[in-house]
Amino acid sequence: MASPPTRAIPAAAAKAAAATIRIDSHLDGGEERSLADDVLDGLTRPFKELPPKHFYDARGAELFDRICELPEYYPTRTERSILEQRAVEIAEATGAVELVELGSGTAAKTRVLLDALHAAGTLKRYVPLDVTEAMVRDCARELTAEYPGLRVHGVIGDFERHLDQVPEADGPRIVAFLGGTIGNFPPGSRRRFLRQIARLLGPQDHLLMGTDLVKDPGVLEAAYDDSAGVTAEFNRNVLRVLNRELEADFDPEDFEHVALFDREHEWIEMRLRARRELTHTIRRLDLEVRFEAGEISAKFTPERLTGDLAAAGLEIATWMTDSEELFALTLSRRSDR
Ligand code: SAH
Ligand code: AVI
Repeated sequence: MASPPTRAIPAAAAKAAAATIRIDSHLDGGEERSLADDVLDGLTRPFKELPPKHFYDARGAELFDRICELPEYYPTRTERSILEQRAVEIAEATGAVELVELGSGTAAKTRVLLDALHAAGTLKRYVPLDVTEAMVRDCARELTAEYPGLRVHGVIGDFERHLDQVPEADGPRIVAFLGGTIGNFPPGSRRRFLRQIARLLGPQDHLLMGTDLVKDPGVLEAAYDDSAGVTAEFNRNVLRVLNRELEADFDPEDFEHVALFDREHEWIEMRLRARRELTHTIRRLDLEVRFEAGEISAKFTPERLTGDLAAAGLEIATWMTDSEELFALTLSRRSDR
């Protein structure tokens, strides 16, 4: 997912863009508190874990961009190719006047969808929501320059806490949740989050979700343990976040990155395994931790995905996949509409 080159925007265009951009931030310094709470909660459990949002500081976001370009990391290019093949059909089926995107990042693939909605003549507004402020601001500036007449209402926030800050729709809309990010939730929170998304949808709205599918464990493990070591660096970067934000004393090099496919749960487990017995202090929290921590990336069968969506009151209207069935894009609607 390479960022498009930054272009110089002429003064008149910049002024016009400013009139069409609105950005609301709901983080207001509370992020550090939420990191402290998540560390107290997540790193004192026997199976230590941290919510993925803490991986995406500026360096983490840059490393994730590099992951998207790796030969082993098939999800980004596969999802993009499905979008390229099906975007016109999605635009026609939804008649969407706006696109809300959760965890929008650099919105690189989103442009394929925006192109189709723009060409269909329906698109009025794009609402990116992401926890990383710079990404929301940069993409608002770039997209208003790229799509004349498009309004962008950026929401800087946590999609688990701030979905109620998404502005009211003024016509049919698509809520997009791309990249397979749904797989970064453990099963219980995944269903709770899908229910929250369902509440955002009116009878004429659609959820467009990208989901990574279960496949050969060798392919999966390579995607999360690339030969260039970028994913390992992305995983270790969370320790740098803890050092900076909470005065912890980790040396990231003391930890090795491990990616294993858990066949029972059908998820990739990314772990940071201490190379030797280590006890670390997180000074601001006065907390000592003995280590092994990580994140998960769940992979789906069509049955599991249908079940999770059904539990949230959603049903799949269109199932879209690539020829190798590596990745799925689904267009879903509320089942009670
Ligand atoms: N949608 C993009 C980016 C996926 S990476 C793609 O398909 O390539 C996951 C994105 O979700 C990152 O931009 C990260 O900052 C954001 N994110 C992760 N947890 C979040 C949370 N709790 N609230 C809001 N954004 C979050
Ligand atoms: C953002 N998310 C869907 C990525 C994934 O594939 O689970 C995060 C990631 N972590 C390591 N590589 C990619």
